[in-house]
Amino acid sequence: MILVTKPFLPPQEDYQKYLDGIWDRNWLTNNGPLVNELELKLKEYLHTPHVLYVTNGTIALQIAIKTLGLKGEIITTPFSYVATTSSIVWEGCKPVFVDIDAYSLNIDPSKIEEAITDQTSAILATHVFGNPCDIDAIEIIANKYKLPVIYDAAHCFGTLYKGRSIFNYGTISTTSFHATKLFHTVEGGAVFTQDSTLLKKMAFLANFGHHGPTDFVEVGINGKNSEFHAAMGLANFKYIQSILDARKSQSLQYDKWLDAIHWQRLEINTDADFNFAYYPLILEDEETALKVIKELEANRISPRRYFYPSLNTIPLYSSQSLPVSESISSRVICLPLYFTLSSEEIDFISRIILRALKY
Ligand code: T4K
Repeated sequence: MILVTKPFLPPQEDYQKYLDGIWDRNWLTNNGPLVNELELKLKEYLHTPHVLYVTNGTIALQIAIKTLGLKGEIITTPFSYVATTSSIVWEGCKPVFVDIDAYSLNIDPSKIEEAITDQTSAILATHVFGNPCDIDAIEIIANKYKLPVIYDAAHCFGTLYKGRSIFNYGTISTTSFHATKLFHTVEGGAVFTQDSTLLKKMAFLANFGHHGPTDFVEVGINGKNSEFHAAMGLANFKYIQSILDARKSQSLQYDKWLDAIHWQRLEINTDADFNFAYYPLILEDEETALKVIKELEANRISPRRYFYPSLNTIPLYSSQSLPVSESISSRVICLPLYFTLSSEEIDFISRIILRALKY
């Protein structure tokens, strides 16, 4: 079976080396030395001033929302993983969806202003599939209305915007290090900010609000991550460039095959160095997308409908209608893409797609 993704695993001895240290120290979690080492490595690699390693990308979003004290409405994208929206609702705010741009698949900045009300407290946008939002346009609107911006950069490890890590943008940027991400710590996530005061508050929030063993300065949560998870990140670090390189060449191989068919490619922000986190295939209609999925599945290949359904159509969250996001959601398929996916497998997958579309 070829799945949409397969987590990267480093050679077992690389991980074992870190486990030996854990056994020696008997220190398993609560801001341990491997967590600190991972945070330092992340800061160095990403050239980012402040990072806090947390339990997962969802807690990262919730901590970001809580830290900024957001209330009322949050303007957000309907084309993302459900965690982007559920975090808003979990924190007692109302998601106000703004439709996406049909080519970048990110929130359409030209539609943000008309959604701002006196209840709006922030903009929360996802850099979908690792492709940066129109950050400059969003920043102009955010400054005009004095709104903080949270970027859900869950897909963005390795993406640069104007030559800097994308995690450096926004009031707070969050990411996920889930096993399915190109850089992972099994479960894990992080929050990034340029503002040391915000970082300090996030660190308190992620540690029950503790300020020393007996004092509490915030109503906190347990957002800590463990030494075992940090160890996986440290072991994986060594391979990050090979992982990024492999995804690029795999994507180019798909590109060559799929040149022959009629489909819409993700339009990458021209200021970006893209990380090739996903390979989305946007077909002309849902019927065609379902036909391709059926044919792939018949050949034991499992693509995914990332992201379906459009989040605004989930009754738990909204009853807004957003035609662009709904249309894209109905006809997008993400093809398998992972480190060990072989060239022969890409040929095989591509041939099946061509056959499904009768080329
Ligand atoms: N914001 C955005 C924009 C996100 O995309 C996400 C997560 C978040 C926030 C929240 O971050 P976290 O709280 O998760 O850190 C997967 C991931 O579970 C999820 O992390 C990710 N986005 C989302 C886009 O994809 P599913 O429901 O597709 O996962 P699942 O279990 O179906 O796995 C996908 C494929 O990977 C399957 O074909 C099986 C394969 N797989 C998976 C795992 C876990 C393996 O082969 N081995 C494994 O260990 O959500």
